[in-house]
Amino acid sequence: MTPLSTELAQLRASKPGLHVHEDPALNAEPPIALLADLITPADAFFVRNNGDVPALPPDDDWTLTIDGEVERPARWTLDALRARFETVTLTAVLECAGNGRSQFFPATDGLPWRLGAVGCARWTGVRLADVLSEAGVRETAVYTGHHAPDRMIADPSRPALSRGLPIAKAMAPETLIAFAMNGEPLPRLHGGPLRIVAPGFPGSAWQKWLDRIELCAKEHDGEKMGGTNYRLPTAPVAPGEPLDPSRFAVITDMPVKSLITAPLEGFTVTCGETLTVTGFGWSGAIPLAGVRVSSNGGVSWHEAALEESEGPFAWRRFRAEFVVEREGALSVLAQARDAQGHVQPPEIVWNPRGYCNNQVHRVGGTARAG
Ligand SMILES: Nc1nc2c(c(=O)[nH]1)N[C@H]1C(S)=C(S)[C@@H](COP(=O)(O)O)O[C@H]1N2
Ligand SMILES: [Mo]
Repeated sequence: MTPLSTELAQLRASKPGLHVHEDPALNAEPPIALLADLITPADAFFVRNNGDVPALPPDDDWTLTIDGEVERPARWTLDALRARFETVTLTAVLECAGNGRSQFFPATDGLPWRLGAVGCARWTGVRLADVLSEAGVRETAVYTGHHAPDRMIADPSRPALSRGLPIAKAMAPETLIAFAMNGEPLPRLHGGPLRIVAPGFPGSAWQKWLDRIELCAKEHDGEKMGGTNYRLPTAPVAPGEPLDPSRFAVITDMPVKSLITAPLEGFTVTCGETLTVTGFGWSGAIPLAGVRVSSNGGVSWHEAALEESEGPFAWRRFRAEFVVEREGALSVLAQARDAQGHVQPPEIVWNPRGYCNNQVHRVGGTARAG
C-alpha cells in the first residue's frame, strides 16, 4: 500500500532524499547522510502521520478552541493568537517514539523506522501556558487533550490521533503552540498552521494541525492514548507474553541517545589516517552529560568533545578522532549519557510496540592497508 498520490508527490518535491515507508499513511525518513546539520532543514525532516494529511481551510479561517476545565473557554484566530501572546523561538529535537523500531528482534507491530525519525529544528510560537492561563485553568485540570482534523484512513469517522500532555508539561515554559519551523511558516506536512511543540517528549505528543485544546480532569483518552499505543510496560514484558494494558504507562520524557552522522555505514579508511567520528547527542528532560566513542566495537572508549548548542532541548554535536592502526573490519560506537547517569544500553531493550530504542549506535566499516 502506498500513500495518497498527491501527498506523496508533494513530499517527493519538498523532501527529495527521503525514504517513504510502505503504508497507507504518509511516513518518510531521511537517510543518516541528510542529518549532518546542527539544524535539520525542513527538506530533510522526517514526516509521520497516523492518518490522512487533512485538507485545510485557508489560514484566515483557522481557529483554535480552548475548552473543558477552564474558566473562560476561548476561540483564537491565528492573527489574534499572535497579537495577544509573546512570540518565543526555541531549538528542540523532535523524535518519533518508534524511531529505530526496525532494530527490534523479534520484530514488533508498527512502522519499521530506521534511525531517521528524528531531527532538530528551531520552533517559533506562543507558550501553551500563556494561552491556557488566559482561559483560566481550573484546579481540576490534570491533562490536556489535543485535537486535529486528520482522520484514520481505514475509518474516516475516527480521528487519526488525539494526544495530550500532563498539565505540568502543558504549563512548562518550553511547551509551545508553534506556527513556524526554522524561520519559515510551519509547513503543512509538519502540522501547519499550528502544532504543539513539547520538547523532550516523544513526537506523538507534538499534535499537528491543532484546532482544539481540551482541559481534562483525568488523563486524556483520545485516539491512540490507550491500550499499548505510545506506552511502555512498567515492568519488562517478554516477546509473546500476553499484554495487560493496565501495566503500560504513557511515554513522557525521551531517553538519552546519540546518532553517528559520520562515518556512514560501509565506510572505508586507510591505516595510518585519522578517522573523525561525529554526530549528535540529545536527551529528553535530563541534560546530556557526555558522549563516548569507540572505534573497536567497545573494547576501548574515548570521551568525545561536545559542542555547545542552542539550549537544553537541542541536540549537541560530538566529535572524536582516532588514528587507525590495524587493517580489517572496524566497528564505531557512540554512547551518550545524561546528567543522572543513564547511558544508552549496549543492546536493545525489547518492548511490545518497539518504542524508545536508544541502544548504542554502531557503524561498521573497513580499514585498508596504507
Ligand atoms: N494531527 C496529528 N498530529 C501528529 C501525528 C498525527 O498522526 N496526527 N503524528 C504524531 C507523531 S507519532 C509524530 S512522531 C510527529 C511527527 O511530526 P512530523 O511529521 O512533523 O515529523 O507528529 C505527531 N503529531
Ligand atoms: Mo511518532
